[in-house]
Amino acid sequence: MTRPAASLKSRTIELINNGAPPAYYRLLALPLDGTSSPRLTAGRARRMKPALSRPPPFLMHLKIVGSPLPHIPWQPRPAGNQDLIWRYDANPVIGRRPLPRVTGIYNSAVVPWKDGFIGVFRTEGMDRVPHLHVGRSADGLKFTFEPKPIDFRCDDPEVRKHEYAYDPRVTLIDGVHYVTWCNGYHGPTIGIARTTDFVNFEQLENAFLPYNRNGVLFPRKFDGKFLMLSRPSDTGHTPFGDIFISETPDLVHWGRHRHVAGRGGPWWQGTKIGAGPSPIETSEGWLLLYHGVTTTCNGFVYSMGGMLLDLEQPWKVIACAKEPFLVPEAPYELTGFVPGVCFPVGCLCDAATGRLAIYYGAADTFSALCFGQADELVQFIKDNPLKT
Ligand code: BMA
Repeated sequence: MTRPAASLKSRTIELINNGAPPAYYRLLALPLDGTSSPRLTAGRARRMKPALSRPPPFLMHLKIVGSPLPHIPWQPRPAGNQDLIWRYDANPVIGRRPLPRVTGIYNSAVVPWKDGFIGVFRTEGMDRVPHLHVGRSADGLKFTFEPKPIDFRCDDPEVRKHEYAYDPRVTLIDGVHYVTWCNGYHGPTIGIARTTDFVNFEQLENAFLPYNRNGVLFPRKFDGKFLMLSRPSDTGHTPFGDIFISETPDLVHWGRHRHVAGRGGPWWQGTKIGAGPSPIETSEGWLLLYHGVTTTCNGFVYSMGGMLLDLEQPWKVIACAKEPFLVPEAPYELTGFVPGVCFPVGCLCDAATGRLAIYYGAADTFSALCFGQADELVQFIKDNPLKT
């Protein structure tokens, strides 16, 4: 389960926290080229000192495992905004009726691809039955979609059978992109397919028995095994709302199921929780964005939160933020097929700067984008842990 240090090929991000809210954190990106020595780091920190009201109590070095993504869609935090996560000011990126006879494209995953971006999108026609379509974009903001759903290839017709497909996640592991989604096979379960070109998709065995949703793979293997987070449930939408992890050597035989995190505690996640985009590997642990659901007089409300998982035993939660990062507040999150839903599914990460561009479904109607800094989220989780 050990990971060679050489794979930490990102740059180091220095985070200085003087105890102030996130907007007052000061960030320095230092290259891993030998210049980020402690002496130089201390020197740079001293030069930042006038910005701080008192000396920082600590200095955190966050390394992100991943590649630089200089063309990540990005807007800086608006002046005066002290939220951890801020919304793209031209949201939604995919609006109402994005295609003829399509009522919504949402809860969809976007990944870097060649010089631009590609994604697997939940697309619903007038009948509201969800299917998965490939979409492409040069800038991560404007997308064009394949008119037909993905035609998964599979030798076993029993595996290929599905009544619906929704909430896809896309995870790159050893040069292959894996799509996991909620697959309708006598109830919702986790479908898996793999592709190297986003044209040909090979569908594999469903991971689990129904009923299960929110299947999300880790972006690397652990001792040669794949790990997947998922959220088993009963036939309905409410009970059994906890996140579990399962392991497989071959993406067919799954076992060693472990409980990861439970709903409950603060009200915002009192009903159920489910993993969001693929976890991001950092030197402080796996950063997992997830959705938490509360039940109100008007039904469910979905918000986005974050937790840190142990790097080698990711069923162990290091810390979970007690407050959500994003709650439904914008008009496109409150008005749609299901009002009051922020459902994170895809996350681009620029490992060089820690910038995050998070794609989330809004109100089961729109695709929206929000931004954040990985180091600030990690720091917030550690500073504001949910006590269990
Ligand atoms: C969940 C899933 C999501 C959806 C959410 C809110 O159970 O079905 O696809 O966004 O409900 O309706």
